[in-house]
Amino acid sequence: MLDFTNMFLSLCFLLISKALADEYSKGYLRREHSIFKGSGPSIPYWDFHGNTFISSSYIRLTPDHQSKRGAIWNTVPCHVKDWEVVLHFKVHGTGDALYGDGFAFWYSRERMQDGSVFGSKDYFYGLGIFFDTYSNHNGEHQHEHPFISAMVNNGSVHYDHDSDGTHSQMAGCSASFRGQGHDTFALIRYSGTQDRLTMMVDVDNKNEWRECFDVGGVKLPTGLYFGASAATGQLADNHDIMSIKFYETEVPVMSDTKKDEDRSTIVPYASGAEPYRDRVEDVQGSFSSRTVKIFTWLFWFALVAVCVVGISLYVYQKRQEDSKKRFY
Ligand SMILES: [Ca+2]
Repeated sequence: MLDFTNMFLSLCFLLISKALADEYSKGYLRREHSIFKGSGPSIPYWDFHGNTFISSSYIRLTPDHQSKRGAIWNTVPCHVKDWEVVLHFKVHGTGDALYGDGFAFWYSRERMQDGSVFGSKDYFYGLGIFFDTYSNHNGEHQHEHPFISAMVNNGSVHYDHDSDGTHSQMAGCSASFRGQGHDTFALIRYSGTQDRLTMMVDVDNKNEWRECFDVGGVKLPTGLYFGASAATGQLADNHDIMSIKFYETEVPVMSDTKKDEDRSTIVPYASGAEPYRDRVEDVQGSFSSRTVKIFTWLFWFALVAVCVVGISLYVYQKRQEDSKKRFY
């Protein structure tokens, strides 16, 4: 009886693990948009710009010195509609209280262009994700620094450092990624099929993703370039990239119009500055978090049910045996 219970439990566990793994499956790794740790002095498909320095274990966009700018840019435009990027990075330096300014992750049309937005071009065309370590702002916004924010730009909007980009940001979150002894990661997921941008961080040494934001109504064209850039000014920091892993993901297409859509001509656009989850998540949650919740509940329900049945049967069997013994 107990063997059967064990087998059944193992089977349950296997099925649930598989379901959860599928939910978070990353898809197909594409080398032409990736950088692997320890790639060496020349990295295929990537160009380097400014003060960027490459060692055997990291790419240092800027060193911990004043007034430096550096960048890396993918040489191959991205024609994948649904993708996910896992960024392994490290921001650190000698400054205890004063350090900056941060770095940016890009998916944009212009590449290798020096500028004022974390070392790259202002009025960019595409997506910028800013890992801002220094608050230029005195008081007005409420969030804590370091702060991660996303901005979608069609080339007409200025990134305003004085407000830390608050007025042009689409979504963001506070995340203490700077000066950590452990590894720090960010996950950026874009689905052109769903016009959805999701960002997660793993910066607390917990080896799990925490949602930073999840926004709908985000339109980005295919054919732009991935890049990362950083800048120091009066304040400085080492801004290091360890690896960039790009995955092509599979997102089910609900309609034929979406399937045949030409995404190369789309103009970057984000329908709302309001985070999607503020409007919707309280009511029904995002699809993936809802599914995970249902599976988790099902798992615990199954586990409790199996335990109850198992114990009841065990007790019943024991009693039967005991009552038989009494006859002899
Ligand atoms: Ca700032």
